[in-house]
Amino acid sequence: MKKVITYGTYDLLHYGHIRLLERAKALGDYLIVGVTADSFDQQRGKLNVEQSLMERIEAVRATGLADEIIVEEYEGQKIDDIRRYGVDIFTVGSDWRGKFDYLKEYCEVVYLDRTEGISSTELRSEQHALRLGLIGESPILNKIERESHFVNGMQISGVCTEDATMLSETLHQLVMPMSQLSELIEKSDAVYVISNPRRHFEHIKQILSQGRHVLCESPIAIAPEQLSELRALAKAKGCLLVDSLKTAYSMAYSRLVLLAKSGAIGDIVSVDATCTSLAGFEATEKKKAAHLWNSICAWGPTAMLPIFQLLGIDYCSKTIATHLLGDDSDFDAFTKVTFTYPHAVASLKVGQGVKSEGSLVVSGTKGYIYVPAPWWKTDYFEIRYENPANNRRYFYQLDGEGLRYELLSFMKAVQSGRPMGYVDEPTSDAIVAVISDFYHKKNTVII
Ligand code: C2G
Repeated sequence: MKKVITYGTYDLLHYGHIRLLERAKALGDYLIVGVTADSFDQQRGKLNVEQSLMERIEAVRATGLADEIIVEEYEGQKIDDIRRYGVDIFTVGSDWRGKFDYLKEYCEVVYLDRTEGISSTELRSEQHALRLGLIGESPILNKIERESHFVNGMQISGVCTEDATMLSETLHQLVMPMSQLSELIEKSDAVYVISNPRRHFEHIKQILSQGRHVLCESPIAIAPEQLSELRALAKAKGCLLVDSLKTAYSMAYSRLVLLAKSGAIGDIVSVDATCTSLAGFEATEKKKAAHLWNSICAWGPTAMLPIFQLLGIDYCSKTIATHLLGDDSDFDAFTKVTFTYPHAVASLKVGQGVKSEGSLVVSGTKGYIYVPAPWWKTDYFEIRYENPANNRRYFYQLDGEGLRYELLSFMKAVQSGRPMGYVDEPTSDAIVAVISDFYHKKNTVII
């Protein structure tokens, strides 16, 4: 009996897949189909897969062509499978020509002509076109543009900015003056906002009024009243208003939160997060300074994320100590915020004019979690115990600093009409409350 094996994701199964399976089957007497696990697809950069592993397996089963279906979970598994199942022929579409020649050592390798004119990628793009407009002044816009290419169907519709000097060549071609903001909104389905936080309210209000969804670099607003008004407007218009906080989408970060919450380090007693980056305050020409975010807005939301997600938002008290830059009472070079909870404490240190170790430490009654700098875009963390022999290390791949996953989930949320839940509304509100206290110098010591 001649055994044939082939592999694929088989997302939104189409006749290109079916034709391949038919020809694969015809190569022998018994066809094994390897369907890729979600984690394996993520590892190999296929992030947009629409259907779950079970749905994809069911679709392959329903073709009636597979004699056996297996799951492909790791790099190198093909060699293992070929040996284990006694496979005679490995086959795959011609888009992979040459890539699997290394398997010739184990069996015959056949590349079958790929069916032209159809692909899962196109099917997904047709289902999910999303035109994303950009507003603001930041080099992060370039990263958003770059990462948008990894999200099927997402297209950047234009960028409204008051300072195009930091934009890439690609974005330069899409620049529109701020005076044309309503035109940009008109030709977008959603808008990503990274203007100065002082202007978020005005910008978001306009976008929501025109009935478009908003993804806004956190903090969404600098005063709770502004935030409530925007939320009410979003609700009335049936639009999403979502914090952009890329760390929330990092696999390592979200696994860390789950592990800590499930008791891996006992009761959580302290969360200490530090984020600093020297922002070149020397470049204080008027124009640049107008767009530069202060430290509490630039880093505060990121540093607050693990605090609020691990300890909740019901702290008993908070103190802010801030070091201001020159005589500008809103511009902090460094700020430390300390939170007291009934059974825990937390602190954050943020700075663009002060450098420190950008680590995250979560201390518990049985051990602690340590995330090395820069913890906000890490692919790695450790759980450490009194006895080092019990320590555990965790690695998770992180592509595009988390932005890629953020854009993808935002697009899915827009299409399903359901919020994403990575940064929930109470957390977002709590972030704005701290920022607002900073601006009002409430519970604040100036150092
Ligand atoms: N295919 C085809 N014609 C198309 C589309 C896909 O012949 N128009 C083939 C592919 O060449 C592949 C199979 O259908 O052999 C499954 O395609 P995908 O689901 O895109 O999976 P792929 O990423 O190619 O996975 O380990 C995974 C495998 O190496 C291939």
